[in-house]
Amino acid sequence: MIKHVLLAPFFCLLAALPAFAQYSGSPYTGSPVQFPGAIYAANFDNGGEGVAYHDTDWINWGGQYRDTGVDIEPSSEGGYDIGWFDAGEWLNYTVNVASAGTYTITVHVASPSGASLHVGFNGPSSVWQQVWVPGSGGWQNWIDVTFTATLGAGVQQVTLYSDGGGLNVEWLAATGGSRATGTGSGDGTVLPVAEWNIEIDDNSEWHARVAMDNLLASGPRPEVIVIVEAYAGWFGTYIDELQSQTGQQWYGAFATHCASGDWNGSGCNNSWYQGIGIFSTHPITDSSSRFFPYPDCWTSARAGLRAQIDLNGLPVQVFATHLQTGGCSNDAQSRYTSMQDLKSWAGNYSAPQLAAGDFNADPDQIDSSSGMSPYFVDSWSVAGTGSRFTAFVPNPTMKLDYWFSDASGRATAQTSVVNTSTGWVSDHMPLQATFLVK
Ligand SMILES: [Ca+2]
Ligand SMILES: [Ca+2]
Repeated sequence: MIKHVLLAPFFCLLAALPAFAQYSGSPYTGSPVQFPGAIYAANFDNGGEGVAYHDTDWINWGGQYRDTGVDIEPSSEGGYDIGWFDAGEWLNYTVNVASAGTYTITVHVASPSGASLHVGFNGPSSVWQQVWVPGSGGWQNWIDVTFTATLGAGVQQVTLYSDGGGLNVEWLAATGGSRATGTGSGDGTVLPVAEWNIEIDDNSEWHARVAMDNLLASGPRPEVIVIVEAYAGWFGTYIDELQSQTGQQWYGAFATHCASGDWNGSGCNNSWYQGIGIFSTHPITDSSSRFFPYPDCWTSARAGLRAQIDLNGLPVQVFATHLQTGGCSNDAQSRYTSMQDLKSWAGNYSAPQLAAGDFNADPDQIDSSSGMSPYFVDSWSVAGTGSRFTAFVPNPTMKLDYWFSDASGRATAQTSVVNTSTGWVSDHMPLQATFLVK
């Protein structure tokens, strides 16, 4: 049943809205969120009550994430959502719309018995849209509601305004607009990449080197490589083999998972031998890692790794991970929660962004809003050809490995191909892709 909530008189809405002409709030992460893209509701602007948000009291009733009057609680999907979003409360977000155009706006919400909110874009867009939310059956039963909006280009504020309470909000995304088409020279840089689960079973130096040789052997030769089921102890060997085979300098970053039983609630008690690596012929100018502490048969926390590469002066964020599997716990939920953490983490960095790894699930889970959508777009869905299955050798029947680009359109997949020529080096096959990056 849809519950329609009475609106406050319009003059009250006007009185409640922030004065954008003198807007003194600032983006939570320090820079505007790039649209098309996604904003997390808990990442409302800095600037305080009456500027960046309005909340009816100064207590954060969820007690999470930020120390303001806005009520933030943990989401069942991982990350956080806005709860206690009472009538007349609002939140502002500073975004930068890449180009004027028609966008699909998606709001990710939960409402036990239905509600409505207004979504606004000020400045060059002048959008003030009422959105009806059907009952989803619970405060943590998440659904998407969408509408179409014509947005002007440039920096502006998005406002979420609660008409009558009765809903929680987790994120808002803008998709569509003018995506890159990938035509013409000078219209960006083509970046060849490869991802491979090289299989941890063989710990020999020979295996480490032949895996790198296989990645380099096919064309176009990758300039960014992500490997999973890799040995921390062979990190220098991977780079040595890449450099000796290409005559080029390679840069690398590595992060290890946390072995089963070693997660202490806030960190990993021991460094493990198995992890993920990012290697690049373009300088890695910054890197970081984090854990997704949701257990499976082999690990108590999976690693996420980020490397910022300098692509001829353009910073490109590359994310890598290897998600849970094995059937010892609810692996699908562990993966979903990990992907929410990954998307939330990526939201702190500028576009263009790429993400790769063995996600241990088929596209019906990965290419959903509980998975990597709408923030990331699977290269396969854009440009895939040939067999898409990456596991298991010799007769793969599953697509477990992925290359994604973020939804901003700053990186667009040109090709996405499974390399079937690697024989018995691993039980997986490499996934190669090219992106047009600008
Ligand atoms: Ca409050
Ligand atoms: Ca509130």
